Amino acid sequence: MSQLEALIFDVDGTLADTERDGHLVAFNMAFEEAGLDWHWSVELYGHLLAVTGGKERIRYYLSDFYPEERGEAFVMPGSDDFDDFIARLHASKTQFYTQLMADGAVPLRSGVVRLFQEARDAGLRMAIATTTTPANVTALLTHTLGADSIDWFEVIAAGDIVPAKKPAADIYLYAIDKMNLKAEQCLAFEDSHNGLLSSRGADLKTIVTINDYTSDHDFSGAELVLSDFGEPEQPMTVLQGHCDESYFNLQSARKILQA
Ligand code: XBP
Ligand code: MG
Repeated sequence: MSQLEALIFDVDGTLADTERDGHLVAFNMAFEEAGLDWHWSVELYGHLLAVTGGKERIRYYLSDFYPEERGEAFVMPGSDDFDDFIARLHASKTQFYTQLMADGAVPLRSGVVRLFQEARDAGLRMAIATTTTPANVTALLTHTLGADSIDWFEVIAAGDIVPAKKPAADIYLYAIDKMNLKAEQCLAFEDSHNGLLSSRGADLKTIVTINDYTSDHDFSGAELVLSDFGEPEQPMTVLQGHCDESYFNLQSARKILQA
């Protein structure tokens, strides 16, 4: 039976509830700056989240929603090629997102800082496996925990560093490979069905914490589904699976891994 060696965290929706008040706001700011009359509602964005990756999500919107909304296909402005157009729009969105993080738009979720501290005190290794752009990870960590917090993570596997994004397992396989660990030595933390498919695709036991966008997702295969990690004075709710502790801690993590 393997000892727990590392915790691997998803970012968006897991460390912080970034989608509605961060990414969605940034996308709409980028569309406005580009002079596009697109505006994604909270509801529409919930549908668009079926596709991971901001660039891929814009393409998905243009192929599957724009024609329905407007009764015509999207005609690209100017003479750029489509890839350039998407890339520039997404780069602008990332600028707006990182500024929102600097403005403190989205706090870390309940229990996240405590779990980080417990892991560091216990000498556990930590990594990040996310679909989001690396600059977004740096911005979130820096502006919630300070610049040194980047170094708490041995590997920050993010965005286009792998050929296939979640639900493909690539990003988790990349992270455990870089740490020279086996899946059975690690626990993954996710918030969405796509994220769980990815971590399970890498044979990682996975703990899910839900949020408003993912509460109705299929979390078959998760070891635990929780409302959040909880705090000693703010217990979590266990929605799937069993946990003896009232808040998720390293004792819970070790029991899950060795079960
Ligand atoms: C969530 C995603 C990302 C973000 C947007 O990533 O799918 O694409 O929604 O970020 P995860 P970008 O849950 O894996 O952290 O626009 O930078 O892709
Ligand atoms: Mg996520």
